[in-house]
Amino acid sequence: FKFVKPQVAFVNAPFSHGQPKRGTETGPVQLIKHGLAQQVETLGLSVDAIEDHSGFSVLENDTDIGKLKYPRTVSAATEKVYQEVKKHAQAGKLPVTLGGDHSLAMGTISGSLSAHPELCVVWVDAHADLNTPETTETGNLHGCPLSFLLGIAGDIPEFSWIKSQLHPSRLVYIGLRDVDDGEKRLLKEHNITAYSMHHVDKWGIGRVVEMALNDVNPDGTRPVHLSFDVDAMDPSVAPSTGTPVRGGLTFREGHYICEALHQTGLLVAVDLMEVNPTLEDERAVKQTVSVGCSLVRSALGETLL
Ligand code: B3U
Ligand code: MN
Ligand code: MN
Repeated sequence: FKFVKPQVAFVNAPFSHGQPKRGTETGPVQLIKHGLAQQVETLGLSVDAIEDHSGFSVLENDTDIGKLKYPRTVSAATEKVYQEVKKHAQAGKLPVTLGGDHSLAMGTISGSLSAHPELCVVWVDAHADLNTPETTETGNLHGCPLSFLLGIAGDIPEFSWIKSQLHPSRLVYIGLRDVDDGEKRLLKEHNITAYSMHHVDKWGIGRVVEMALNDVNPDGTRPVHLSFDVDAMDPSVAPSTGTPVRGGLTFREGHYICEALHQTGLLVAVDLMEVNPTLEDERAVKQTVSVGCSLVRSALGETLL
């Protein structure tokens, strides 16, 4: 399995109701305004027309289900992204989903799994996003997508469209530094491999990426989905995001991950999530949007000689 010069299909996902801070829904349009589509074409990749996305609206009477906030709204938005990513992936294209908050990964990874059942996932984030409807302390669904994808969220009929299940051995994290106690239990219980910032400090990003890929893809045969939460980066590098956590990835460490995944030749999908262009000052916004664009370009092969 190898992807050579794939056609890139951007999936714009202007959605923010998986978390409480509005503004994340303006992420995609700002990334595109910054020139991301043209930049990707400059890399010699053909870019699918960026379809205008509606249908990310807030549903009326969307009352909490247990602790979960905006459950039907999140389900509808993520299912829509699922359909988009599935369509592109099945057509052999490489979907690049621009968020939007990270609850959308329920859709992106489900879509990738529909075309690539052997998929493995590299999740780059300050947070584990592994809470179940039981363990979540905030009720924000952007802290829960992986429990749904792994099939450990329990039976919530509103999310019954999530059919494909990701095996816990096919998931690896890089960049963690803010993990809830309930999530720590789940990581242990399901034997999920996680490289926190402690491991990045200890071994360096080169070895960490090598080990991470060896954990989820030892034979190098599985397609890889990269789900990149911009809050994995240090807040000094990417300040405009809803839940910044100090002590994150440097500019180079973040880009190294993207470059190394590109080099595998196995990347089939990329998510760039949690850019919030309404937070912090103008300079910070510009910096964050610009870093978001360059992370995507690195995943698509820029900066490699
Ligand atoms: N783990 C917390 C906080 C959080 C998760 N993802 C982000 N923040 N960005 C939660 O809400 O589940
Ligand atoms: Mn996240
Ligand atoms: Mn995060």
